[in-house]
Amino acid sequence: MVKGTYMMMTDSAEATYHPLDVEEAATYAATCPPLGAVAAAGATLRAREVGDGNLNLVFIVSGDEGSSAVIKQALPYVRLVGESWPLTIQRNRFERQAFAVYATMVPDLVPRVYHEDDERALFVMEDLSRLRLVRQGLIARQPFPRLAGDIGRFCAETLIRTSDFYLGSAEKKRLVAQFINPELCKITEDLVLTDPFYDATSNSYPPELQPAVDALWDDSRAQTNIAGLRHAFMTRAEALLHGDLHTGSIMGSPEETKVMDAEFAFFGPIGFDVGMFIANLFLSAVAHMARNTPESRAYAETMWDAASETWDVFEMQAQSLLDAAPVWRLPDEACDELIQQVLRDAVGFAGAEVIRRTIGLAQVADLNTIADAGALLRAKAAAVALGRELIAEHRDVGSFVQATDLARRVCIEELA
Ligand code: SR1
Ligand code: MG
Repeated sequence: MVKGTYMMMTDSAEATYHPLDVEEAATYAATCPPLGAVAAAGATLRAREVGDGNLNLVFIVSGDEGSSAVIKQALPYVRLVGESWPLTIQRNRFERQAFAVYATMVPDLVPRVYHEDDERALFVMEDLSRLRLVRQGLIARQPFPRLAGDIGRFCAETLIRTSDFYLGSAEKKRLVAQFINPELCKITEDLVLTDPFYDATSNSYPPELQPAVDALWDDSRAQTNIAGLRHAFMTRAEALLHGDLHTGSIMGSPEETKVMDAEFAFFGPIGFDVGMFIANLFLSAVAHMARNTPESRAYAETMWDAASETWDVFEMQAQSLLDAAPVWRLPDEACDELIQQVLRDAVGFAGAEVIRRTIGLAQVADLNTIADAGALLRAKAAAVALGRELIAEHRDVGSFVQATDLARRVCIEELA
């Protein structure tokens, strides 16, 4: 744990920042909503650090009578890697700014934020311990009947309502400026859209996977297309993206879905968030197919179905929002073209995310918890082949059914 004060020459707001320990987290929670009143009434607050993500400190602070809240604080480095990789603590501000926007559009799908403190790079939010990290639930084959519909709706509402079709020209540009997030974007530009496509030091995979990786690196169509996707990510400020919408950024239960971890938020291409989420459903499907038990094969089918449902709900909701757009209503044909563009982008970005979560930095437990070494290797080879096909074919995809058919076919062939 880094202790001490971080003096940032360029930003006096960061001058008193230091990472909290558990005692400080409990003391801090007593000074602000929602636990300040509980502490004032005499309760003792206790904190524990539960962050198991790649970047931040996360404290659950509890008072008496079951009252609790979460403090999320940015560390000045990438937790996954350590202090050798410094990272702006300003990311905490992007996250709570995004939650503020989301609260006006999909309040049921995001945690409540009670208090924010830019100086300490933290905010206090609703404790979501009643829910499970969706990635862990998917690995355990838990049913999430609401997940696909909720995320399809989340994407449509947040993306279309922050686009030029819903925001006036000046308002849109004001919001774009508020979300200029270069350091976090650079992580995605590098880790998702560049490094896995050449022999970068950030990649890691078993030597037996080299033929599948070579096939990716030698695939000229995939290489051309990933450059186009990277360019789109860097230049097309279409809508406010969550920017990291994988299943480790979502908590859920059969009754509820909550999207967290919005610190990568910035204005980018609409298809990116949809693609990230679908990629992680595809990865779950591949992992369960490779486990190859009757239960896991059946669960894999529910993952392909969930991907289709996500797209269908997104498309239907996006279409109806666009039809009612208050600022700029597109002619029908232009609207169809826009949705087709989003579909193609989503499929391409999904391919990049599948590849990155298999051979790049920050891989996924869906694959890495496969206990049987042979099944693990087959799963990873199938994932690399799947990602490669999605990237290579994404510009020719005409429907989401076509994309999932392609994805399932590749996996069935690879895992046969
Ligand atoms: C260096 S940060 C690695 C990853 O963690 C986050 O969850 C994002 O996915 C990022 O790419
Ligand atoms: Mg995260």
